[in-house]
Amino acid sequence: MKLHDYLPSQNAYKVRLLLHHLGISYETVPVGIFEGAGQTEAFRAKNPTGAVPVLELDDGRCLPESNAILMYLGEGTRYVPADAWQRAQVLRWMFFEEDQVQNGIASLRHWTLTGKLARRSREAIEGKRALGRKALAVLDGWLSAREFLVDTYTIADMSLYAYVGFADEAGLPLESYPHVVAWIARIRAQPGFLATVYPYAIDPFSGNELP
Ligand SMILES: N[C@@H](CCC(=O)N[C@@H](CS)C(=O)NCC(=O)O)C(=O)O
Repeated sequence: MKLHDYLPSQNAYKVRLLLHHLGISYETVPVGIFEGAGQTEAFRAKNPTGAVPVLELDDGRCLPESNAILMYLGEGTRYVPADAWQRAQVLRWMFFEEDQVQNGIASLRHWTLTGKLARRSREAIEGKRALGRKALAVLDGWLSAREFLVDTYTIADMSLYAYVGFADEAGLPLESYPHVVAWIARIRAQPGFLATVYPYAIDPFSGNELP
């Protein structure tokens, strides 16, 4: 299978993390999202939004959306519970990630690390910070009573870790959220954890606005 990827993307990192845990080999197809490569007709046939990650199966079927890819690849493994209630809990946290974390911490981290903060209004930045702090407080409260988001280590933890684990790079220091810090350490200690992440600095075009 192929993973259409942009290496500094933490949405794509989530998928790489699960593939690493599962020991699945795949081909990486780099997509220069800041150069407009996501907006070509060929790529938009794979994902109409123009975003990575996209998983392409050997038969040509394409699946965008990081959390959908985690569910597809994780099905039948120890990382996706079989029980309906627990599966729903996994989904609940991945919806939270898509809604609260991608729109808050992830955007803010992107703006911060690619020099775009100065081009954003104070209002927009403060809105992202407030959303980021709210998400971290919710997670800290939830994790105060449990080791992982849903009983055992699942794709929900992988999904949330991808940006929450790097919230300090978004200007949101984690020291006020000790249960989140402890959860991050537990994730990093998992067998088969993938430590490699890529800085935006490897892409000379990352300062561009997305098309
Ligand atoms: N909700 C999507 C978000 C994907 C996303 O925003 N990907 C970014 C990189 S982290 C991207 O490719 N952006 C390019 C664009 O939107 O044109 C997911 O979870 O996969």
